[in-house]
Amino acid sequence: KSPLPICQVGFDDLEEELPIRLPSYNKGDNGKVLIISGAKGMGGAAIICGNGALRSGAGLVKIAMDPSNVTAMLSVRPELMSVDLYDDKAILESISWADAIAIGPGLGINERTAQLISLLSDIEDQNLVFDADALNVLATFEQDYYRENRVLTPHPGEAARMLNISPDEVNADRLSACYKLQQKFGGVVLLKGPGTIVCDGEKLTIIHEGAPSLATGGAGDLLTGIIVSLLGQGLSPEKAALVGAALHGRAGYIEGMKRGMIGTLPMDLCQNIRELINVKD
Ligand code: NPW
Ligand code: AMP
Ligand code: MG
Repeated sequence: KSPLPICQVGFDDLEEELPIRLPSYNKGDNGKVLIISGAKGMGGAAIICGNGALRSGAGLVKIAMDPSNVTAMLSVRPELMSVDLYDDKAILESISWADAIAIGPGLGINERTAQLISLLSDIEDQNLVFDADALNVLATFEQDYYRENRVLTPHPGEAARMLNISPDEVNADRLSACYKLQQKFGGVVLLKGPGTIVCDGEKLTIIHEGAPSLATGGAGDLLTGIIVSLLGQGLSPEKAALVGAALHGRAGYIEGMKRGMIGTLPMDLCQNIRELINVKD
């Protein structure tokens, strides 16, 4: 029995929630996004995340990354900006600049990730996304670090670490695991996997989108970019999680149906995301 009411939605139910773009908007109106992501050797996570943010409409996207990844990033996507992952002053300036902030993809489980999480501890004006290694490090903190203005996006392995149980236990009762994470950490929790679940503390929503084409490295990093972009464009944490998961899931389904579920890569989804986010206009 579920502790909260259960809703079920698909992309079509959420179309009305897609961000609007008035003719008068400039790039600053479309969301300035900071992504803290991409330690040495994991620049790909940051690049995929940054692409997800741009293709879902963010006006400006800056990545705090290890400097060794910058050349690769610019060769793939010159629209992205960067700051040094190890420069606290530059990162604090970027935090003040940003409308929404994501942290975690490809950061590694280490002291620097814990320090970067601490830099975000007093943020109240901007909404946040915590993914991947930000979640793994959060799981090691003594205190639960409860907060409202945040979307957590664990896969079942990360959820298991955060709840101190096994991935099998998470998958045995995904609704309950998502609810427990929300109670423990606050804000909005998005539990990944076939049938993504979002909990905002009042209800559990199952999103009927997605496809096996998404079961590949980098798919989650792309989702984080989409959600932080939607936050930057003014969606609430709950709406950004719901719309982000539906957009990502539908884009993966379309790509899988077009060219096959096997061998689809996260970056292949970008043009589908672009088309889907424009359906309202
Ligand atoms: P197993 O082994 O499948 O049974 P990790 P990660 C479990 C970055 N990336 N159901 C899984 O169990 C990320 O952003 C960088 C059940 C295993 O134990 C992170 O920073 C890329 N269990 C970092 O790498 C592309 C599940 O969780 C563990 C599960 C590590 O992220 C790739 C694996 O999770 C990647 O995105 C499920 N559905 N899913 C790049 N190009 O730079 C997972 N598990 O150890 O957190 O590893 O997710 O790959
Ligand atoms: P991550 O494990 O962080 O890379 O995230 C993987 C993303 O792909 C999440 O959004 C999952 O919900 C999605 N995903 C992975 N495998 C499947 C699957 N078999 N069916 C549907 N969605 C999936
Ligand atoms: Mg991930």
